[in-house]
Amino acid sequence: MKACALAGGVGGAKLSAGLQDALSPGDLSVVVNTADDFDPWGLRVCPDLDTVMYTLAGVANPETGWGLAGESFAFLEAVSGYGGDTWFKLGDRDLATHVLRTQKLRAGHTLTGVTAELSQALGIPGRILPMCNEKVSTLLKTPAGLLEFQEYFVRRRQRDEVIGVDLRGIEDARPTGAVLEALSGADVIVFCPSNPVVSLGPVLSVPGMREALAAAPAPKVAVSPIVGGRALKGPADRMLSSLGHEVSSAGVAALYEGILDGMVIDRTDEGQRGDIEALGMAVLATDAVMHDPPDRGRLAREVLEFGAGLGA
Ligand code: FO1
Repeated sequence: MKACALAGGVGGAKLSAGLQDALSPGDLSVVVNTADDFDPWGLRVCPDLDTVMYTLAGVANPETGWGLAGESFAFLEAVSGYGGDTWFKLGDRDLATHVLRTQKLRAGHTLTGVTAELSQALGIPGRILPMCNEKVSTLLKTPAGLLEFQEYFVRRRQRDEVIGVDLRGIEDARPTGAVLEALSGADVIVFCPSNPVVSLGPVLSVPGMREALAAAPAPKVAVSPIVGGRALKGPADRMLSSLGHEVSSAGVAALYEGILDGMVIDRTDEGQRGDIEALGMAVLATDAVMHDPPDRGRLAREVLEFGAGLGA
């Protein structure tokens, strides 16, 4: 069975790792948000791509979910010694990824090509696919003004109320050939439990992406990132609320209405089954929180089975 996952950072990477375990080598493609990308010190950093890549390669930092395990920070200490900004924690070995990526992008390679080279070198059997090759940047409207995504997320620790989202450059973006192929060739398409506003929101906003999803014959299922009215990780709950959406699995399902065939929710949210079914989606209520690697594989198998059943 071939699966195509849509993912943001840490939550998306966890379920993608479970899908990789559950499938035959090479049968997983992960389409990843790149609107968090930015250029500290002139280097192209792609946090979600790298989080997915390091997780699938088994080298991610298990405590943070992003960055590399056993990392050192001599580069940052040297930057600090010069009085430079060190709020974005780039590790020494992680730096190699950004330096090589930047060098290749400047030499004219596409982000898709560079990501394939890096992930193959790390021994990943499947394909990690940027949502597009064009540069797209998430800007958040807050009472403190317009903030770049990493400024909001890391530097200001998500303390600002988000009252709007602007995806700079999205109108010129297009799903890549590799993304279109992964979607059309999939047996199941899985929306990972990523932030529906700033992680999967940009992926779905790439002009042509919703049409490609609609044309793909595979059943489409999402795993809710909201359990018991709270986000599993990050600011998704506060963001949904401040943008006027319901903070629940049903609220997330409403954002994906017309795209999805099924929604996987935690047993805690069983009471929302009727509301989600009313949106035209089948519901699987299970243990949707991934506490450890065995949970990831178990949830992934359940999601694949649920999705495959919807296609029958
Ligand atoms: N997240 C943090 O909260 N603090 C950091 O210093 C940080 C550094 C970082 C470096 C490389 C990388 O690939 C990711 C990093 N992240 C960091 C994670 C990242 O900013 C966010 O998790 C995503 O952008 C949201 O999906």
